[in-house]
Amino acid sequence: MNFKGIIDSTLREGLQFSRASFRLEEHLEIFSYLMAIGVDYIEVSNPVKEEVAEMVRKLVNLKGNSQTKILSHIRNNRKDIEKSLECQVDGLNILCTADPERIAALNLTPQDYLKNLENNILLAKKHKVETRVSAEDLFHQPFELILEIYELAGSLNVERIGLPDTLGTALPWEVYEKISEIRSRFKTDLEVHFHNDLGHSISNAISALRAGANWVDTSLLGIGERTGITPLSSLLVNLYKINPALTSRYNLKVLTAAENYVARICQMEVPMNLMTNLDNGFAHKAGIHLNALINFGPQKYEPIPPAVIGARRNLIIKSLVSGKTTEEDVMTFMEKYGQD
Ligand code: HCA
Ligand code: CU
Repeated sequence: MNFKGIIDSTLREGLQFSRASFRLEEHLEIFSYLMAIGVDYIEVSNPVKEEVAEMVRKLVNLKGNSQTKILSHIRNNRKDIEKSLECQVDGLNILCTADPERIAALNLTPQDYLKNLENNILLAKKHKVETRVSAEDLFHQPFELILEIYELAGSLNVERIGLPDTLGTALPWEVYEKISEIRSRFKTDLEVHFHNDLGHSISNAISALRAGANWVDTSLLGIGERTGITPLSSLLVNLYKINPALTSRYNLKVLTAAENYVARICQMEVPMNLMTNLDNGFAHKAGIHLNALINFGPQKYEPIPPAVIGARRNLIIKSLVSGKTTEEDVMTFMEKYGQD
């Protein structure tokens, strides 16, 4: 596995979530959480819109000299690049289309579209900003044109090529095959982006990494268009389980606070399939589970100790299924283990 890092898109893809409409202070707070976790890149929306540009300038300011880099998510469009440069972002995440209908609607031939892309990448390179080029809807659009986009980007030495499953329909083995094929054709780093429509956004990210992808797009809670994308906490816990060295440079302990904050401002619960959900992420209810935990230790029923991600246990007794565990048993257990 050649995992190189995380590109978090809570402030771009996440903002496209139906319940998200972050105010300025909330943008800044999310940004601070992401910096505290230590994600490598933070993607923001397109500053071609002046309100976005104002916000991006504030984030660039807040970032100061920290390691995290800011990327603007833009179209294959000169104006978007000029506006991003004005805001002094560290890099451009350029989103292209290989959809013949969309290109025709721009009154361009595919060759014109590629020529514009070439000029745009050269402009970015001239200003020494990092550049990524992705092609929307990798799993459905004509692969020949997608390869032309990647070839052009690769030949101009962009930092990353982006591979998005825009509709969230790819299955883990299809992802493995497709990413392996693209990996074998290009030396450029590969960035992947998985939507969760069929529930595979996490497995697909892991399959892609196994097939040679290097960078994964995430968001806090997984928020994004429709059912969202790979949740940051789930990706990091997976990587931690695969090999803790993969996540040693991140501060996983902040994950629970960060995801609970985003849930609060979106006026929703943390989804129950996330370990950062404080009710059920580390809840133990059945008598068999409670007994085993108390007699043999929490590792019997916990994939990781809650302390790793700053979460906490919830031992539920006196229910129909809880057996004979008493309050005293729970207290003795908690004194012994805390959240470790
Ligand atoms: C979008 C589409 C996108 C882009 C991903 C990328 C997708 O919402 O604009 O830039 O690689 O899922 O295709 O999020
Ligand atoms: Cu997306």
